[in-house]
Amino acid sequence: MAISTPHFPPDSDPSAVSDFLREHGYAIVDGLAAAEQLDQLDAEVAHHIRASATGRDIYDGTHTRRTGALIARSPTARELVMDPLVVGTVRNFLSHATTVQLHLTQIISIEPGESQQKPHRDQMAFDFFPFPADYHVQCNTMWALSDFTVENGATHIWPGTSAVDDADAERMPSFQAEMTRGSVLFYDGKVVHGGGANRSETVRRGVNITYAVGWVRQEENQFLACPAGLAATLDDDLLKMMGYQQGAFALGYVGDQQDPLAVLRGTNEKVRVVSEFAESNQAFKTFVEELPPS
Ligand SMILES: O=C(O)CCC(=O)C(=O)O
Ligand SMILES: [Fe+2]
Repeated sequence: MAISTPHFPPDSDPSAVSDFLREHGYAIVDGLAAAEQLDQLDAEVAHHIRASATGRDIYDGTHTRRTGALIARSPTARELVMDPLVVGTVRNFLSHATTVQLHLTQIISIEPGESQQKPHRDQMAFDFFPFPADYHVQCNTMWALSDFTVENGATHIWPGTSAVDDADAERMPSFQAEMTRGSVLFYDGKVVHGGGANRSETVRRGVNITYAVGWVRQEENQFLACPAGLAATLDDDLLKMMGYQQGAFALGYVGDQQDPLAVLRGTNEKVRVVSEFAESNQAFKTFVEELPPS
C-alpha cells in the first residue's frame, strides 16, 4: 500500500519537523545539505569506507559496509552533526531530558546484492529495555549521501508503529524513504524500520547520525572514537554534543566532580551545581526546589 510522505523544505521550523516525527515516527527534510558539502564529505571518508569490512552477520549486512568515528575522520560530518535544523529538531523531540548527546556516527553503504535488513526498533540497543510508550530515548537521522531509491535500498519505515506492539506493527503498511542526495530522514528509536535490499548496480550510501537523551550509554564510544588530542581542537558545542558535558544531575563527571569539558581544556572546574542545572526537567526542578536553603 502506498503511503504519502510529506517532505519538509530545508528552511522548516524544527518544531514542525519534531511534531510530525512524534506523530508518525519519521519525517523527511529535503535538500538540507549542499552538493559541495557532500562532495567534500565523500572525499574525506572514501579511503575509510574502502578499508571498512562488510558486516559480520545478516543483520549488519554481508554486502554492507559500516564506517564510524566520523567526528575524527570527517570535518564535514561534524557540520552535519551540528546542523541547526537537525539539532533543533532533536532538542525539541527529546526535550523531556535534561541534555541530549550524540549516540553514533556511521556511514552505511549498502552494496548491490544486499538483501533487506530485518525490521527492528533502534532502541533495542538498550538491552531491549521496554521504555514506556511515551518515553523517547533517541532521535535518529539518515542523511542521503547518494539518492535513496526503492531499487538501491532506501530505508523501509513502518509509520505509526512507535506506540504499537510488534504483533500489531507487523500488520501495518510500510514505505521506502525515497529521497534525493542531501535530504535527511528523521526516525525515532521506537519506529519499526530497516535497510532496503539493493537491486541496483550502484551503492546506496547514507550517513546515520543518531542522538540520545544524556543519561544513557552512547552506542558509539565518542571518547575513544575521537582521540583526546583531536577532541581538544574542536569547539565547545560539538564537544558537549559528543558527551563532554554533565549528562544529568551527577552523570559524567571526572575525578573530584570536575566537568569533562573543563578537564579536556585543562581548567578543571567542577560540574555545575544541581540548582543551576535543573531547568529543563520538571522532576529535577521540583527536587531542587524542595531542598532546604544552604
Ligand atoms: O541503512 C538503513 O537504511 C537503515 C539501517 C538501520 O536501520 C540499522 O542498521 O539500524
Ligand atoms: Fe536501525
